[in-house]
Order: sequence, then C-alpha cells, then structure tokens
Amino acid sequence: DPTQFEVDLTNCDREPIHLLGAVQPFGFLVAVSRSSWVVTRVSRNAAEWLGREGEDLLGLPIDHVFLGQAVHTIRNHLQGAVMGETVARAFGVTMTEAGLVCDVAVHLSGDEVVVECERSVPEPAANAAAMVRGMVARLQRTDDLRNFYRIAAREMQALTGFDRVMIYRFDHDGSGEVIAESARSGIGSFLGLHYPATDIPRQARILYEKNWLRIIPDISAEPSPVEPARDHNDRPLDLSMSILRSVSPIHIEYLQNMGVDASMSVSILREGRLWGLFACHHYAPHHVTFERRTAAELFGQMFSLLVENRERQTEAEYEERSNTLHNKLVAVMAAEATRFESIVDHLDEIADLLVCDGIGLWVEGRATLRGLTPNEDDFAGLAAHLRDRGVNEVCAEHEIGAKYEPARRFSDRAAGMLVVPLSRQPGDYLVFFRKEVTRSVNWAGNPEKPVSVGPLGARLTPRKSFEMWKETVSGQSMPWSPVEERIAEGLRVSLLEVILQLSNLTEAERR
Ligand code: BLA
Repeated sequence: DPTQFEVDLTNCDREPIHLLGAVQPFGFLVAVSRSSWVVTRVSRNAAEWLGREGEDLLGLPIDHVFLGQAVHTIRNHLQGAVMGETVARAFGVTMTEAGLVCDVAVHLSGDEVVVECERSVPEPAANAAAMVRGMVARLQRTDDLRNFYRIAAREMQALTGFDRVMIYRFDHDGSGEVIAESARSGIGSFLGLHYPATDIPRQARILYEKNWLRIIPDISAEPSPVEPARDHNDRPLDLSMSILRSVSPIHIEYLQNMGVDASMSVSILREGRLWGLFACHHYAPHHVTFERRTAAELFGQMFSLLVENRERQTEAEYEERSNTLHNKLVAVMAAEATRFESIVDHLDEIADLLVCDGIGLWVEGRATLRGLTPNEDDFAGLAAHLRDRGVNEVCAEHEIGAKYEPARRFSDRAAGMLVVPLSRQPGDYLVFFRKEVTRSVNWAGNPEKPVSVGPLGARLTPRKSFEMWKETVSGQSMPWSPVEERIAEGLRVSLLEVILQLSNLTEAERR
C-alpha cells in the first residue's frame, strides 16, 4: 500500500511523494468527478475556509459548494488543461456568497477534477507576463555566463522576496552544485557547494520535470489530509500536479536542519530534462502569491530556454576553437613531414584542444607525459590494460578506477581519461587526463550551522550532505562531454592520417 509507506534514509527514492494524501494549509482542495461534477474529496481544512464540514460537502454538485459564476470560470479554465500536463489558473475569483475571493488552480487527475484555492492577494504589478518581461530583458543584457546566472538569481530574489535564491545545477550523476546565489547579507553563502543525488531523490527530480514549481511557505504548518484517502475504486488521489501538495517529511526535516522555515523551488529544464533548480530559502515563514509564483514559473521557463541557447553556443564555440587549433596543428605536422616524434613535439598543442589537466602518449613502449598524469610505470600499466581490453575507439571515462582498480593509486592526480587510439591495431595511445573533482572543491566556511538536528540526525544537514557528496565522487573527474568526444574522434582520424603518411615516408626512406 503506497499510502502507508514509511520513509527513512534508505528508501527515500521510493517514497511515493505524489500520493501522500495531504495538502499544505495555505489553501484547500476540492476534487469533483470529471463526469458529474459531484464532490469526490475535500481537504479537511476546507471547513475553515467554507464554514461547512467537509463531510457535508462530499456528494454535492459543485455549484452547491461554490457560486455559479465561480463554477463557470473553473469549467472554462479546465477546457484548456490537458490531463497530467497543464494546470489552469484563475485569479481573484469570488467563490462563495460570504465573499471568499480566491486564486484558483484547476487540473485533471485521473477521473477527477482537482480544484485548489488559496486566498487572493491583488498584485499591484499588472500580471505575470509584465513582471517577467523586464526580468528577461535585464538577463539578456548580461555578457558572461557567471553574470548571467547571478543576475537570474537576483531577479528571482527580487520577484519572490526570499532571503536566499540559489541556482542549483545537476551533474550527470544527479548530484548538484550551487552555481549562483543571491542572498540577504549576514546569512553566509552556499555558493560552490555540492550535494549528493540523494538530497533530491529520483522520483522528485522526475516530478519536477512535469511540475515546474513547488512552495512550502511554512515548514511547521500541519498538513491537512484529503478525504476520503481512497475513492470507491480504492484509489488514492494523485497529487503530482497539485499546487498545495504536502511535502515529504524527510525533506521537511532536511529544511529544519538547515534552519530554513520556508522553501520554494522552480525547475530549470534543458530539452525536457531537469537541468537544475532555482532553490529559494527563507528564515521565517514566507508566502508568495499565486500570481507571483506564476511569474516565477514563467521566468523559470524563459530562463530554461536562454540557458539552452547559451549552452549550445558555448559548446559550438568550444568545438570551433578546437577545430581551428586542430586544423593548424595537422597542417604544421603534415608540412614538417618528420618522423613520428613530431606528435611528441606537438603534445602541448594537442593538450590544448581539450580541457584537461595532463596528457600522456604511449607509442611502441615509450611514454611521454605532461602535466598531471600517472607516473611512467603506472602509465605503462594503464596502456597495457587498454590494449588487453582491445580499446580501438575513442573512449571516455570519468572514473578510471571503475574498470581498472590499480588506477585508484593515482586517482588524486588523474581520475578521468579520454583515450585516443593511435593505430588500427590496439597498442599505442594518446590519453587526456583529468584530476579528481574533489581536489578542486572545499567546504566553504561555515554557512548555516545547523540550528537543530532532527530524529534522522546529522545526515540531513548541509555539511554532512556535502561530505556525503565528496565520498560518492571520490576517484572521479569531471565527465567528458559529447562535444569533447567528437573533438577527440576528429583528432584520432587526423593522427591516423599523419601516422599513415609518416609510415609511408619511412618506408620510402627505407627503399
Ligand atoms: C526535495 N531537496 C528537495 C528539494 C530541494 C532539495 C531543493 C526540492 C523541494 C524544495 O523546493 O524545497 C535539496 N535544497 C536542496 C539542496 C540544497 C537546497 C541540495 O537548498 C542546497 C543548497 N533529502 C535528503 C535525503 C533524502 C531527501 C537524504 O537530503 C532522502 C533520503 C529527500 N528531498 C527529498 C525528497 C524531496 C526532496 C523526498 C521531495 C520533496 C517533495 O517535493 O515532496
């Protein structure tokens, strides 16, 4: 039974966070049958908002709960909402005779229409689109990438009023790094810190690809159960797209341990996959109106497109720069028409083609090494290992020790490698090396010393979390990107040509 799931530190990637069956009390939920518009479920706190017990509402047609005009608005909005994907919104709707004015979110979940209401607070600044237009314009004026991220965090902070807004970017393995931050002074900094994948477990990351924003205005507010927990088909209500969805207790404890009282996050997607999050903290309860959250979400979507654009451009520039260097190099080597040693002479220029910390060349039993690399003996061992494995294509590894245990010995110098085979028969290799990631990262000072530690203990504090990340990535380098593999492939082809030429030359000389 998924709704009876007991979550702890070992199973949190299986916690069904969309089926917790409760909402946060900054609003209330009413679900109706999609076919009959008769009330199927209500959150227990609806009573406080509507002045009627939830049990009395169950089974009523929706227009016996809300004003006819409000129902009309809800129905109209639902038309636009596509199952499981879109949440329609209406702001400032008068819901009851008593004059309750709400911002309303409507979406479909299975056979039910889910209506969520929170108190409407009129926004002076026109609407979401108007708020976001200026934000995006300022963002587009930034030049370098660091500034671009920083301004984005600052804009998000100005819009939402959180004490701290971070941009948290995921790595290939689900771990992440705080790459930008805008914070009120005196609360320390998380900039540059890394956290393991487990801090935002898989099912949450998948959910955040569908649902762009979540807010916890007050982590100590008691969640209100949605009743009945199971419908006549014994089904719980899927709250994936819910605005008010109550949050995993383990995450609440994490926030408590961080000393945070309110949290919000907005997804950043690249090509439909979660690239990162705007992560926002406040050191007191903090509510952001639905209209402003809608603007924050829209800004997140615009930002996502800009990031995608910038990254594509950066990758293209990297590849272009590298190709230019590559072409020059090949021209020079061809003109020199010297012996094989010319590769050795040009090793520094070859190393320059890619972001790396060292480079090694293994040809006919001789090693040439530059920068941070294994020592000669270890390199010989590695070359033998590559030959034994029959590596005859470009091969990128960010953890050499995973397939070749002895590499653990030198992982502090060279943890990752990009291998370029130099002959059609395995044996000779050019190898780019990268150092271990953790060598370049350290816990930055003492941000947010945990004010208290909950029942699950120190594991759920930022410091322990950071240490956990260090453990999980020890012996690994920054991964190699597809662009880099392409560059290496280009190099392989050129070097084979050069080598072919050289061997022809040698033969000609011999004759
Ligand atoms: C959710 N964890 C989250 C979220 C963030 C983080 C941003 C999204 C929810 C939100 O907006 O608050 C993590 N927050 C961070 C990190 C930073 C930050 C890394 O500010 C860095 C500065 N969490 C754990 C462990 C588990 C866990 C060990 O640390 C499980 C064993 C679970 N985190 C967890 C779950 C969610 C979550 C289940 C989903 C919460 C939900 O949406 O219901």
